[in-house]
Amino acid sequence: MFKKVLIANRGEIALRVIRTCKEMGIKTVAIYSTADRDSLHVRFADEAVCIGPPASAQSYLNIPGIMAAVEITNADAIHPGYGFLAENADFAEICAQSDVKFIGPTPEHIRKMGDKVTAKETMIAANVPVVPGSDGLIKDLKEAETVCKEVGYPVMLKATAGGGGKGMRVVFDPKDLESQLTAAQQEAKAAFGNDGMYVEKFVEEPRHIEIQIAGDQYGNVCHLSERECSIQRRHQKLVEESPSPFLDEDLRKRMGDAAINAGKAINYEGVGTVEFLVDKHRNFYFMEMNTRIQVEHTVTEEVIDHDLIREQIKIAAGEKISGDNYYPMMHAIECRINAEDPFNDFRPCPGKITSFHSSKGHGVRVDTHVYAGYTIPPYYDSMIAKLICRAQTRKECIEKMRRALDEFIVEGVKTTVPFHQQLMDDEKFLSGNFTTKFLETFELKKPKPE
Ligand code: MV4
Repeated sequence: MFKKVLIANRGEIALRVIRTCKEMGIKTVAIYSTADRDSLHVRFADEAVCIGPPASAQSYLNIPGIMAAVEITNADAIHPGYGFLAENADFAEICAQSDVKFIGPTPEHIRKMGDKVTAKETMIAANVPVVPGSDGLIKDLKEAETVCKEVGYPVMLKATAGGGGKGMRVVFDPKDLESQLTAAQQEAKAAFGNDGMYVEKFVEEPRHIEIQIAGDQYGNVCHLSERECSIQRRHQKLVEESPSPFLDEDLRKRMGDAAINAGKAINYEGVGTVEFLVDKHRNFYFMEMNTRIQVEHTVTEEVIDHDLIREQIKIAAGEKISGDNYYPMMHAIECRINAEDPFNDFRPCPGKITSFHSSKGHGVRVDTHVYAGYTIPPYYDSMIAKLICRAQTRKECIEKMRRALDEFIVEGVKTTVPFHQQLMDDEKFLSGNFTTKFLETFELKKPKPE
């Protein structure tokens, strides 16, 4: 087992990793930017190294700086968390060359799944259903026209280097193809330095349902069931839950099998997520694979009662997994509490938290790095806490979440708590019958002026 893990991240996930390391008897090293001096991950780690100024490029993305911190602290492994360097294949490769274990998949896994056309080809070979579309990259407008006509409009143009919505366009009318292709290519070129595009049939009003998987260094792959992630706004998830209100036993089994096939096809090592689009006819299609621990891993932890960070560390240290699949024993919902103003287009609200009380009680979990007196820096993402509730049924879980939101008190900055409170009373949400389009028409009621 590792003796000392450096956590190349900040915020709640850095703290989350430190907690499990502590339980496993592993020493921890925090890195931090000058903007994060007072963050709890710095306080709770055994050692902390200041890595640079606030800008991510000079701190949490500063690979030479991080490798220097590894050197001076003698860490034997790096946990990348999510975001930042978690899916940076070059970083994983540098770790391997420096004889420090990257707690995550191999550079090859990251590269393969990071390139969406390669990922899709891999899935086709592994018998995982994909959305009908172009056979790999499209060469030019003429080929795009032919393919789009074949698959039938509406179509979606996607960047092979994309993900999370960038470099993506829907085309309903053939006369718009040329302009939309140009626009998507330009966006992809600017964002990723790669304008390779492919075409898919547009799946209308899909659900986003993802399967958590785990694979070890010996070729064993299992699934840990699904998370329903359709409650998103501009490709940012706001609420996740498990089990999905949409899945039945049969669909859960088929999607689980497909996710395992995906993992086995690449000999996947570590924890990962296979994302699917699911249409109203219960057809499901591979969308992307995330080769990291995700924000919403906590939902799975609550319903299967396993620590996924511990699993990640054990796999990286060369331990075998049991190979059994896991099924939800409870219902769990996570609300992301962001320092944003939900009544003002979710605009970020950094600043000082003057008063803070986190919800407590049976079935309530709060993962956070903030506290009363903490100042939220403006340089990073705005999530300040994850509020996770679990109960025997979805109905009871929502009832508990309402209660937990009522006692979640943040003063000094605006948060998404009022959004979640209204969502927990929304009929469509309560029915479980919603898609990724849901938040586009969700109307937040303005609070009465005082
Ligand atoms: C799609 C799609 C419909 N049809 N692909 C969004 C992010 C990127 N990972 C892929 N995405 C989509 N791909 C086809 N062929 C609709 C989306 C999509 C979406 C997917 C999941 C969650 C929210 C979404 C919001 C808008 C579009």
